[in-house]
Formats: sequence, C-alpha cells, structure tokens
Amino acid sequence: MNDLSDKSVLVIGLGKSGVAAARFLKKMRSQVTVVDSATSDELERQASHLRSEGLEVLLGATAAPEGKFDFGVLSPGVPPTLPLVKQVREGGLQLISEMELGYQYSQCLNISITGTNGKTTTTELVERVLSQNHKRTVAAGNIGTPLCAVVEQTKELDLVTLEVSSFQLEAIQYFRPSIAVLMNITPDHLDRYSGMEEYARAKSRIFENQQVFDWAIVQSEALAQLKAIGVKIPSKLITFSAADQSADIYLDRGLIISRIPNWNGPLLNMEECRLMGPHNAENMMATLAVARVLRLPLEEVQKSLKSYVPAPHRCEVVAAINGVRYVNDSKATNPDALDKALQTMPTGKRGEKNIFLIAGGRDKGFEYHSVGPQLSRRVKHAFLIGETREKLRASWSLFTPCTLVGSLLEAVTEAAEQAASGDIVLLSPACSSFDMFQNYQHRGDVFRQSVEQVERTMAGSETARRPISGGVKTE
Ligand code: UMA
Repeated sequence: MNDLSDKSVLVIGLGKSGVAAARFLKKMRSQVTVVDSATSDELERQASHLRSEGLEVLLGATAAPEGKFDFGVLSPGVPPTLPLVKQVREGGLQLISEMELGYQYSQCLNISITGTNGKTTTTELVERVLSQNHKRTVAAGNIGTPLCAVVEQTKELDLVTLEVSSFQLEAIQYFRPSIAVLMNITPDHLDRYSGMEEYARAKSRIFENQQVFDWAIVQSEALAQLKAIGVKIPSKLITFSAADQSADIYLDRGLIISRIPNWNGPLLNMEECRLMGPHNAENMMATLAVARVLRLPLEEVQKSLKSYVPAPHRCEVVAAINGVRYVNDSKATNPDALDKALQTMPTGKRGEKNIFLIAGGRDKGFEYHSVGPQLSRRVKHAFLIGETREKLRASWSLFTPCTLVGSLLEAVTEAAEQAASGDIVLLSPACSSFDMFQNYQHRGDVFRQSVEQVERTMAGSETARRPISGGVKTE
C-alpha cells in the first residue's frame, strides 16, 4: 500500500465521490486540491466546509490548476472528454477513479455488481443475505455511499458489497472483485459512449484484474455480448438467465432452478417473493449464486430473499384508488428498464391493456422504438413529460396514443381521469430526471405527492387546492 502522506492529489468533481475522496486523502495527510467546473450555492457551501478542513477548492474551473500533482482522482460523472480532464491527462498525470482509490486502501475483499439494470436491487439483496448470515458487510459504490467513505470501516468487515457503474470502471487500475456480477448489458449512457461496444467494454473491465480463483457471475445473454466483442473472463464462471434455460441457474414456470453440480434442483419459488417479474428473478439468481460461492446455507438465504421488501422508486405501488394502482418506477431511466416494468405489471382480467404510462425526461441518447411492441400490448395511453417528450411521441405514437403534458401532476391528473378499476398508472420514464428534478428520487417523490393531490381532489377535500412542494413545470 502506497504512503499517501505528502502526496499532492488533484480531485476532479465536488459531488459525493469527490468529497469522500478528498476527505479520505486529507486523513491520509495528502495535499488535496479539488476542482469542479460548476458553481452553485450548494457547491459553495460544500467548498467552504472543505476549505475549513484545510483543502483547496476551485469552483467554475475550466482548466487544470497550477501546481504539480502526483496523481488525480476522477468523479464518475465527469466525462473523460471534459477539456480539463483531457488537459491533465495530456500533461501526463495519471487519473484513477474514486472507486479505485477506495479499493487500493480497503482492507477486505469485495463483491462487485454491475449491469445496466438491477444492480442496485441485487446489491441490496446481496448485502441483506450476507448480513443475515453472519457476514459483516456494507453496501457502497454507485448505490450512494462512495467506497472512499467506508474505507476506514473495511478493516471491520468480511466483505464490502459494491454497486459498480461503467463510469467508475473507466478509470480503474488494480480494482479486483473476488466475486464480480454482471446483470445485463442493454442500451444506456449513449450520450457518454460512442456505442454499445464501448459501453460493454467499460462494463467488462469489472473482470479485467480477476484471477483464476475469483468468481464471475454473469447473465448468459451478457456473456454472449462480451464474447462477441472478444472479451475473455479469467475467473470461475456461473451463468444465470430468466430466458435461457441452458444457463447454470435458470427460470422454469416461476421456479429458479440450478444445474450446478452438488447444488442442483429448485432454489426459489418466485411466487413466494415480493419481487416480481423475470428481471427480478435474475436479481435473485445472481444473489443465490453469490451465496453459493460463499457457501451460505440455502434455507437461510431463501428466508432472506422471500422477506425482502422492494425499495422505493422501483415498481413501488404508492396508492390504490378506486381499484386503480399507481406505481412509481422513477428509477427506470432507460428503455430497457421501462420494458421490464411493463413485463412486470399484471395484465387486465382477460389479458387486456391496462396501463396508463407516464414517461419522459432528459435524453441519454437512446432510440426508443424498441419498446414499441410492448407498448402496443400493454399501454392504453402514454403521457409524455420533459425534454424528450417530442422524441418519445415520434417514436411511440404508432404503438399507443400519446399526449404531451407539462408536469407530472398534469400527467397523473389526466391518467387518473381516464383510468378505471383494474388499470395501472405507471411512472416509468425511460429517461433521466435531471431536466425537471434533482434526481430520480425527487421525481418519484413528486409523483407520489401528485397522486396524493389527485386523491384529495377526488375526495373533494379542501386541501386539494394547495400546491405540491417540489412540483416542477416545464412550461
Ligand atoms: N462535474 C464537473 N464537470 C463535469 C461534470 C460534473 O465538474 O463535466 C461535477 C459536478 O458539477 C458535480 C460533481 O462533478 O459537482 C458530481 O460528480 P458525479 O456526477 O460523479 O456525482 P457524485 O455525487 O460523486 O455521485 C457519483 C455517482 N454519480 C454518477 O455517476 C453520475 C452516483 O451514482 C453515486 O451514487 C455516487 O457517486 C457515490 O458512488 C448515481 C448515478 O446516477 C446514482 N449513477 C449512474 C447510474 O446509475 O446510471 C452511473
């Protein structure tokens, strides 16, 4: 482990990752300079905290600061194409991701989970299964707590459970999970990558430093995608899939079944779980495979999985009013996640369409046609919000009637007016939230508040006329 004292380090980005990296480096007695290209009251507040702790902070930076640095730490959301990043790289400075820094100073092994969708749920499931089976772990990484913020804690842990994004993997050096999980690879972040191949290659770096004695737990379809671009996985492999019955762990009529030698047979009945749908079956499969690698007792693992209650903003039923269910799937920020939500929602009584969809937000460079067939099977009407609403209408109006609306409240109100008992009003935006909201959680909260307001209006309550806090209009 390198001594960080008296090292001069440049940290790029003053979000959660930058702050955690800067504080960790300061604790290790490095000289720290943090730069951020933006300025805002929140950043000023954060900067003055760090300055009072003895760190140098430059906001609104367009170029690299003066001075000689030993290395740099890059926040995941800062793109490698940012002129400041290019400039420091061209000057010969090595940049590592915040996660790489945290990894290099961690004192326990890690289980790392990546994939386009399902990685947060699987990280939570793995953390839960481990904790309930006497393994000391915490969940960190893309899930919200940067690895640098828990480095100190790692000496007390058996394993750290990491949710890992492609952005974090872009600037790794030695990062090596003992168990690496790849959930799936479907279009996402195409505003950052030149195409699917570059995105898949970034994801595949999770396996790059693995050794033959490590484990890779990989969705069969994702494995085929990696093979097609020549990526080889050096570690021991377990495959899983809800669609491919030749996988090591597969789904058959709602039963998760293993064909792994000495561990073959049914593992879990999805009907006994609160998570629904084939994508959640895959989240369970990956977790079961991690538990198998760690030799945790199957019966105990089953108990943990069956009692798991899904977290907010992921196909979360927020209300049932007059037989209409209102579902918050704000976490669905790409078309594949929307497709999965549509597959998960129960159909009407005779299999008829029963979904009023609310979608739209900031574009991440997607083509949205791929969900068209699902829309025509399941969606009665789509209400479109945000910056992508015109693009979505152009892609979807052949498949389902589309109406452009100015706010989430307007979308919920119109959907509620049309919905009848047995229908579902589903917020599953297929886009990021940053055009109208602070983040997907804020968007989900505004959806819930809008539903509450509509419910009050329906009940004719006086309170219905109060404005909802945090509701944002686009026009
Ligand atoms: N910034 C610049 N220049 C830029 C872009 C950003 O200076 O060109 C600055 C911003 O002004 C801001 C800071 O960088 O002050 C933000 O850094 P960041 O975007 O890396 O955000 P963090 O707060 O550090 O949060 C990151 C992850 N965010 C992203 O990858 C975009 C969080 O994942 C993660 O929870 C957190 O680290 C802790 O590990 C969020 C996310 O959206 C949930 N992830 C993407 C996803 O899941 O799809 C990858």
